[in-house]
Amino acid sequence: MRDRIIKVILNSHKEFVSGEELSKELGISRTAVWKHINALKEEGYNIESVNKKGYRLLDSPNDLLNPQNIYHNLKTEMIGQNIIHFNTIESTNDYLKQVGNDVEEGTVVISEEQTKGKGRLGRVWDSKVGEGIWMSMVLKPNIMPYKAPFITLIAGASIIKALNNLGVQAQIKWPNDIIINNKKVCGILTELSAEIERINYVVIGIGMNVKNEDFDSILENKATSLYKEGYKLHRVDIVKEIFCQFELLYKKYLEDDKEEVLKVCRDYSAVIDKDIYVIRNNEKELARCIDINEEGNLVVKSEDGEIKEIISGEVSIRGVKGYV
Ligand code: BT5
Repeated sequence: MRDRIIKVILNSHKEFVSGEELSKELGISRTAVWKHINALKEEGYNIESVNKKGYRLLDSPNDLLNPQNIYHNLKTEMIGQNIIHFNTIESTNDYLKQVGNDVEEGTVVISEEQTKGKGRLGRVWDSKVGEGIWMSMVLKPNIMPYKAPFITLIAGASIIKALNNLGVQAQIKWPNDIIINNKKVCGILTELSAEIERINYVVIGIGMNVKNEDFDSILENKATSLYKEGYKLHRVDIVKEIFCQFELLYKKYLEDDKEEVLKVCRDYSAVIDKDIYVIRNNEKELARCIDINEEGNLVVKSEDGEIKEIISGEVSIRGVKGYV
C-alpha cells in the first residue's frame, strides 16, 4: 500500500492529490491514507499536506534510494527493474551472492548503509548511512568464467559515462577505481559464482561517495566524494543514469561489441602513459603503463623493456607520485 501511495503521488508530478482521490484509487479509507502519509513523512519523504487540496511530494531533501524513486521514469529493460532496498545491511554484495540463483538478471540490492562493506581481497569499504550509493547488481551472462573481469570494465565505463552526462569529469584507474582529482570517488567489486566452464551469476558491487563532507583520517588523502569536489547531485539520478549506461554497454558486450567500453576505459584512463607500481603479494615493480588491450588487460612495459600483460584481479597498481 505504501508503495502504491508513493507511486500515485510521484505520478502526479508535484500537483496536489486529494485524500479522497487517493482513498478511491487505493480502496482504503481517508484515515488510512492519512496514516500512511504520516508514516512516509517519518521515513523522510518531503510530503506537503494542505487542507482541502490534499498531498503532494516536494523534492525529497533526503534523496532516499527507495525503489519507487528509482523506478520512476527508469528507462531500462532489465537493470534495476527489480530493486531490493535496505536501510542497513552488512554488504550488498554478500546479500546478492546468497540469493543470486533465485533472483532475475538485473536485480539490484541497494542500502543506505553497510556495516561490513568490503573491497577487493577482504579490504574494508567505508559505507556510512546516506552518504553514498552502496549497491550491487546481478548478471547472468552466458560467457566463460575467465572473461568475467571484463564486466568490471563495463561497470567502470558506464559509471564514467553516467557521471559525464551529469556534468562530472572523472577518470578510471584500471581496473576498478573511479577517480576525481587523483582521489577515489568510487570502487567496483566483481564477484563470481561459477563452475569450471559456466557462470551461475556475477555480482557487481558499486560504492560511490556522493555526500561525504569528510573521511576518516586513513582515507582522507586518497578518498573524495562528489560533494567534496563541488558536485551536488541526487543519488537517485546517478543510480538511474548508471543503470541506463550499464545496460547499453552490457547488451553490446553480449553481442560481442566491446569497442565503446574499451574506448571509454582508454580515453578516461588515469594510468595510461604514466609510471606505476604493479603490486603483487607485497612485491612492487615499477613499470610504464602503455595500453588496455582487447581483452581488457593492462599492458605495461617494465624497466628492462619487457612488455607484459596484467590481468585484473591479480594485482594492485599505484602511481609513482601517490595514489594515482
Ligand atoms: C574497491 O575495492 O574499490 C571495491 C569497493 C566496492 C564497494 C561496494 S559498495 C556495494 C558493494 N558491497 C560491498 O560490500 N562492496 C561493494 P579496493 O580496490 O580493494 O579498494 C578498497 C580500498 O579503498 C580500501 O582499502 C581503502 O583504502 C579505500 N576505501 C575504503 N572505503 C572507501 C571509500 N568509501 N571511498 C574511497 N576509498 C575507500
